[in-house]
Amino acid sequence: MSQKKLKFNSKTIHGGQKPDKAYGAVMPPIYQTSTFAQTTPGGHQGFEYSRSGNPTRSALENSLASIESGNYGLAFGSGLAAMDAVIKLLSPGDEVISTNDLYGGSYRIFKQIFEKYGIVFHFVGMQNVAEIEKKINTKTRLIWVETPTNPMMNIIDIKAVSKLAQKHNVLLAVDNTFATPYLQRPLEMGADIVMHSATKYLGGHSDVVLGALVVKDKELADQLYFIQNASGAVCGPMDSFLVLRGIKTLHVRMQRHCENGRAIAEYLQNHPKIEKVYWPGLESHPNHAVAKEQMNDFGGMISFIPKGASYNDAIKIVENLNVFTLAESLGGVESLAGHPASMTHASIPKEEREKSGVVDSLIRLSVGIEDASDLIEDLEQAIG
Ligand code: P1T
Repeated sequence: MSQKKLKFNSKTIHGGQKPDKAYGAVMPPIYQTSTFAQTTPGGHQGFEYSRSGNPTRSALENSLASIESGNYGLAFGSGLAAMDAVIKLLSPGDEVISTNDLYGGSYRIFKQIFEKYGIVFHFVGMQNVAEIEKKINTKTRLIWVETPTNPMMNIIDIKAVSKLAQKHNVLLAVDNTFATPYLQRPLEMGADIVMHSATKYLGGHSDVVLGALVVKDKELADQLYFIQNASGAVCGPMDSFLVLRGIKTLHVRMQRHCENGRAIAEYLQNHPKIEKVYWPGLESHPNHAVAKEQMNDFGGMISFIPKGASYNDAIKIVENLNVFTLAESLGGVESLAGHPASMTHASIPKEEREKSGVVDSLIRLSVGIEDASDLIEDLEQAIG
């Protein structure tokens, strides 16, 4: 059967993979080498130097391309390094339209690194696609979408944005970190670039920092490969191996993340001391209809606001959790809790983050794959 015909769960295990040429190893060996012997200058077996390419990284890149329904995968040292490569496609004067609610580090690289080089960023609420069109002009080169957004769990209609991007001949990149290709595949919906912090669900075990891009178009892949090699923010062979191993269980982990996510979102929604719950699977979520249309399920990321809570009240709740660990990051098998205003989104000025709903009392949960009843009991004692 051709690999392209495999269904998603099979692709996580077999997509782009072949037993290793040397001894038939089923898992790609960790080629922990910086360089490769040549018989004559340029006479090598496909790899010459590990920044330009490494067999373990290639195995991961092939897997990434397969699970995201693309043709080319590129792996980087972190999610932000992958974003850095995308923005380096642009030139001074070019404009980017980005969602206004996104990971704090993404906002920071746009505003504090690339604005200095003359790239202009507009941040808009993309739940209303018409807002995007208002900002498009002849200098617009890229639309940057994150959906679900971090941490407000807003949902952006990828197909609608992609139509707009095509109409105006603008690239569309989607940060698919929260959803993963198990839940949504942006390239199938018309996006040009999919980006991941593979540190999260793709790796899945909180033991590696790694980033990824996947594209369909050869010319775009060549440009990104040039940047990957020329700027050099690549990941190492060991980290590539860990993410490749993580991907092989992505579908079973995601299924449980989604089940536990539902159990906890419903528990919080019915809790008398909770003001608001943000999880796209709830019918009360303002973008639930779009989520239902473009996602296969709703994931394990939830944000909530306790009733009448102050900054300190929110901090106390996250400190009181025992099964949930208070930590940055998300997407691992273990449940994590965070306080976006002081942690993941502290790099966004207070007025800016509050405009998109990231208030001082907001708490974010990355629901893991433990027994849901243990997680609920933990929340019960911490919320009080
Ligand atoms: O941490 P890194 O692998 O560089 O990925 C950055 C990144 C990009 N996009 C999204 C949606 C992300 O959530 C992240 C990283 N986020 C966290 C560390 C966090 O706790 O939200």
